[in-house]
Amino acid sequence: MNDITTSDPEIAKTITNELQREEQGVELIPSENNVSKAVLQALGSVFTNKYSEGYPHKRYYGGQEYVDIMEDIAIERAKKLFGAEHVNVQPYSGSPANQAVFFALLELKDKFMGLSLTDGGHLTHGSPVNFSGKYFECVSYGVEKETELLDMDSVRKIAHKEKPKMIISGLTAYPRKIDFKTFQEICEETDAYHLADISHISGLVAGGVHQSPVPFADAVTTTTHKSLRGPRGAMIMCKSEDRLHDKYHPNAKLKDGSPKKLSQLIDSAVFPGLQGGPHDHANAAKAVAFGEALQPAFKDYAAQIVKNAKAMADELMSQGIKLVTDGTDNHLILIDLRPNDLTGKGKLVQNALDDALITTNKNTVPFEPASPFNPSGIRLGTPAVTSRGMKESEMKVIAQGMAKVIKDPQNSSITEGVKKDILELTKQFPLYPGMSILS
Ligand code: DSN
Repeated sequence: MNDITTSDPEIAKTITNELQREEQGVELIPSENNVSKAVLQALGSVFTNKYSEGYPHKRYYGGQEYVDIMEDIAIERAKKLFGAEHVNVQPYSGSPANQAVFFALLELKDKFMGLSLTDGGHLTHGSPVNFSGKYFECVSYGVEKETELLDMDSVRKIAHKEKPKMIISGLTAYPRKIDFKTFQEICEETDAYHLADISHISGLVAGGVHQSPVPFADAVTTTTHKSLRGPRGAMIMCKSEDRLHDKYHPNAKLKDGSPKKLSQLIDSAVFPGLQGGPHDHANAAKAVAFGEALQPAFKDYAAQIVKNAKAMADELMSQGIKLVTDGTDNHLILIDLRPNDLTGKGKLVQNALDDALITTNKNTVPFEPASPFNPSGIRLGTPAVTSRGMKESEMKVIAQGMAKVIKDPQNSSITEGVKKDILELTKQFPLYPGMSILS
């Protein structure tokens, strides 16, 4: 930080303040994590200076000898980590990765299915305010009213009736496992492509604690910065061959007349279809993160994320807090504030938790009666606190603090008391041991 502190003290201050905020608080937003110093170093490297439109060994600019080596390594590590046939590491983030799959596989206005936003899907899974809902025809599926769980029979029924060209499996706010194998069966029965968006759970998949869609799905997208603990960015994994070439892409042929592969459709949708030069500094950091995730310790990390989420869910419930689906079996917990007389008060609770140094996000709950700006849920998860080394007993302390705040969110003496406990806790788990920025 020496140079930036001298040349731009204003921005340097925001960085040190952010570090302090992250160190002192507990980060429970389920899509966030704390990357290693090695990932930070790759992100801050000279690869940020380079342009490299194209793919390794087929670029449009000179000077690619080290970019090519780096991107090849990133691809090979991702293939090994997930057992993927083909990997594209260039998507800038999750939404562009999903856009690329849409543009590779569908035509404008084509019909597809995705989990509705209020039931835990993502904007790019068909929200009417997103490209996916605006330029394609989305038929949403949702969770069941009674159980708040996905019912694969009902997904199957909708698919057979609607005959979509693509079905998206995946979540951003669903606390249970996804049955990717059954999604694939439904896609095969109905001649639909299967896009599995594992952005939230790719660390769990890589660590072997969640079923992987990679052996089944036509395309799998993931961000790299959530449970996978890499830099902000994304990648696409896919099959080489287009299973539905004759039905949907009979005219997609190479110069020699052979059918275009699925991997070729995806690659050309990323570049030049949607993106220009890849973010080489981010791709170097992705390679570093994939290397870390290939280490045996990452399996322990992934297993601990799930153990921590269960411990936190159990403690919240024993403190009388209602959880959507009454628990979790992944990294994510969704609190339903309605029984606490806090319908539409998610923002108030999020702010009160912020004051207690517990970072979460307000979220809709299934069948949300209030607006998405003031919804009735709080979403949280354990990837970041697990990266700090916290275990089940710390989850209990945090959950007890959260329950106190939720039961009386406007009581500042309660918030202050919880804040003290959190400061005491986080002191024992330095974010970056040995980093002297705060001293
Ligand atoms: N913003 C991400 C999340 O928090 O789940 C999804 O893009």
